[in-house]
Amino acid sequence: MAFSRRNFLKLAAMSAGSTLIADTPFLSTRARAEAEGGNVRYVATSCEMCFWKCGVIAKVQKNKKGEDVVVKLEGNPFHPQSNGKLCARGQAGIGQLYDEDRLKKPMIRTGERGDGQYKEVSWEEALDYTVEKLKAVVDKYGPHAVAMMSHGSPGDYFTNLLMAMGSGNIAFPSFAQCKGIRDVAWELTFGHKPGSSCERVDLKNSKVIVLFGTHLGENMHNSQNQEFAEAVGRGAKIICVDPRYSTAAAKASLWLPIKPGTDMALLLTWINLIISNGWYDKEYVEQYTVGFEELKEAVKGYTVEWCAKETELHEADIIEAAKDLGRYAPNVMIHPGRHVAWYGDDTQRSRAMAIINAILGSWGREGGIWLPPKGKLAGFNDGIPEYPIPDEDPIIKGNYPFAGGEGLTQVVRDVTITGKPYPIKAWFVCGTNLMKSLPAPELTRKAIDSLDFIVAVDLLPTDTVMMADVILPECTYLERHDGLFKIETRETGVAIRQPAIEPMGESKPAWWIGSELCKRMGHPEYAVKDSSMDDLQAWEKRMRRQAKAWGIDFDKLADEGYITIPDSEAPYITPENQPVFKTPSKKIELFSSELDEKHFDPIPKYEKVEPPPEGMYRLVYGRSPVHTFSRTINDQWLWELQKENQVWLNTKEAARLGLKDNQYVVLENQDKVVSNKVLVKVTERIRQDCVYMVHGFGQNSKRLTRAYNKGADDQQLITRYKVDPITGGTGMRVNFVTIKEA
Ligand SMILES: Nc1nc2c(c(=O)[nH]1)N[C@H]1C(S)=C(S)[C@@H](COP(=O)(O)OP(=O)(O)OC[C@H]3O[C@@H](n4cnc5c(=O)[nH]c(N)nc54)[C@H](O)[C@@H]3O)O[C@H]1N2
Ligand SMILES: Nc1nc2c(c(=O)[nH]1)N[C@H]1C(S)=C(S)[C@@H](COP(=O)(O)OP(=O)(O)OC[C@H]3O[C@@H](n4cnc5c(=O)[nH]c(N)nc54)[C@H](O)[C@@H]3O)O[C@H]1N2
Ligand code: SF4
Ligand SMILES: [Mo]
Repeated sequence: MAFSRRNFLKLAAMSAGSTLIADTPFLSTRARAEAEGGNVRYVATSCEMCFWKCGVIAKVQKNKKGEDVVVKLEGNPFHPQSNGKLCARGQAGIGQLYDEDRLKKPMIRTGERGDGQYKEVSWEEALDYTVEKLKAVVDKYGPHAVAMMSHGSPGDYFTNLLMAMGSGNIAFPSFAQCKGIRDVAWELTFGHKPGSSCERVDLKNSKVIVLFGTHLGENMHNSQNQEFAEAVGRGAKIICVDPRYSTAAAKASLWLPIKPGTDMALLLTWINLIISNGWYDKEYVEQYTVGFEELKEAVKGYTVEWCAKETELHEADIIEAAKDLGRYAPNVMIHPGRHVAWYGDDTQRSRAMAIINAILGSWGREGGIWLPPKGKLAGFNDGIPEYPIPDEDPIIKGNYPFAGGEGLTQVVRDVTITGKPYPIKAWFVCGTNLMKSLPAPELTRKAIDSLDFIVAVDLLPTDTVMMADVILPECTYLERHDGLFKIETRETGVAIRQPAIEPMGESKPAWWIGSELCKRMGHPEYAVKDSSMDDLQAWEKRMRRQAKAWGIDFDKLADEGYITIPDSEAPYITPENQPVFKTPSKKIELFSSELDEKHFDPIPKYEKVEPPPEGMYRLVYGRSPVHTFSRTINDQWLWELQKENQVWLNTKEAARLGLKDNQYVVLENQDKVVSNKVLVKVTERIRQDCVYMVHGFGQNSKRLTRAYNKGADDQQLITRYKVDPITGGTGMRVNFVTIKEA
């Protein structure tokens, strides 16, 4: 391991920032093992170091004791999300697998919530205790009083458990804190999300790519970065709208250092310019859209002069960008973005981005947004009966008419605190670090304190896990079977997750935990068929049944890791391949009838966001290229690459405050919350009115021996958030800080 780790560091150092490494030849795993001979195995599986779910080939060797050891992870060349490459995080899955801080035994809390006192127990004991506590809550309040919050694949199995129990109170931070808002905006406009497994952005063929935030190269979704690199190499025009000179801005032909929170002014002005100069795709607009005249009328007041004042951009740059979009349309795109929970007006900003793509004719065009792939897969539920109707209506959508089915985490939290409209008294927390991912963490703590019971299913003793009453240790993605994943890129495909080695310690797959809980809660009909306490093969058998239902050769899939559904690719509009818009009008709705009906602006309008008070900076945040949120901070391989974060501060401001590059500072927010000490990065690469840090650092759990207390936590300073009235998204860039020497 030491050897491969050194190699990794060398490779990763070369790649840190943006490039992707480790090209892999096209060989099935069986053929590879045969070619090498000896005691080597290769296993095709799917990465879970982030949610891009790249195809991975794990190389497994026996050590001197005869134990299987994963020695290398490479990108699967058959899988379109990886194309034979992995990012640094993907390769560092081995660091997660062999992290000595991992949870390896079930635990029951013995001290006060949050003080870290636990006893190790057997699975029998942990499951029985969990069931006893859940049943007490269900008996007293009803099933709806049990809620779940989850992120990533393990959540599926507990969704099954909660639904079987009769609770629909299930929510995911990937909606209100991430991309749900954007998905709704695009559904209102096109009747489709801009992607499910990945954004359907035809980067590699695009002539003009506009990025709002979207910091590709730091946001390291694998295949997307590969295509972005291709586009840059090909000389595509990159227009980067970001208050910070990001990695993507460094590759851009035009960097627009926008005043944070004024993006809508720029978007509406561009729409005006594109329409009034006739730079839009007239035939396309005529054929596929409704509401063009209303749009034209609504944006005509947004002048370049006004926009320049509002955004603090140069008039010439504003015009040049719009002209480029018009000149190269339809082979252009405004990237839809992914983390869009910024200012609380985020559905409308995402709508404005969708509208520009629409009038330029980019939807369904080369270099724009490719069409949803074809290739339907049959429904498969393995004979599980229909779920009972929940005893009470779920509260997960709050009062937000367009909140999606994925639910609003902050609403679950609010209802838990207030007990209105009904009590929520138990939480399942599964693969999400709520103390770090939800804004206003003091409210998360308050909600947890008011619960009768909280159970966590996780790999690591994170801040949130260390508040649980019971901790159920999941094994890592390299040690378990999981879903057969439907992957939608330009084509539809199916990928597999299967174990490279046996689970370490007492850790178990989430499907097994969920299944055992179903049985013990009195719902055996929802458990995995033929599963038992001492057998981990039941899920593989289920996968075979699923593959059969889908008409897929399971053994080939297990060998190659990814299978394409034939003839599913049809990315562009042709006379034979016409787009289907699932909106009320069956057209692209520039004027949204659904928003209008619910008394929201049917066409986006500009509204000012609150500026930072005198002497304070807006706190903005983003991604470390070598970490995923808080989930990888303790990974020994990635930790070697980045141990703590920095706060970016403009050079002039640093001089004014008497701060020097690389010294420790603390930040204090508008509510007097003070951060951990954090290194300051003094740079010209950020505007004077904001400071920037990457998310995920500042862990409070002492059991994370590497990550504990390293760097600052942006979430701690995000004590305020502004809720989007349309979708319930939590705008989090509405906090202000001062900086001083630590
Ligand atoms: N390495 C790595 N990659 C990841 C992840 C990870 O954890 N690690 N997470 C993945 C996930 S789940 C998501 S959702 C995505 C998120 O990644 P993105 O969707 O790219 O996130 P954004 O918030 O759009 O981008 C952050 C950028 O927005 C800029 N910004 C801040 N305020 C403003 C503003 O007012 N206007 C504009 N125009 N820009 C602003 C910041 O300076 C920063 O460069 O990343 C994904 N990729
Ligand atoms: N302040 C601030 N808040 C944010 C963001 C931000 O940039 N700044 N980003 C937002 C976005 S875009 C998102 S998507 C969310 C992400 O929010 P989360 O998904 O909550 O973020 P993570 O920190 O990755 O937490 C994942 C948890 O899952 C555990 N885990 C990892 N792998 C497995 C597994 O295989 N099984 C199980 N059972 N557990 C596992 C990890 O140990 C960790 O505890 O955060 C949102 N919140
Ligand atoms: S982008 Fe990186 S971390 Fe995410 S799934 Fe792919 S290899 Fe894994
Ligand atoms: Mo996200």
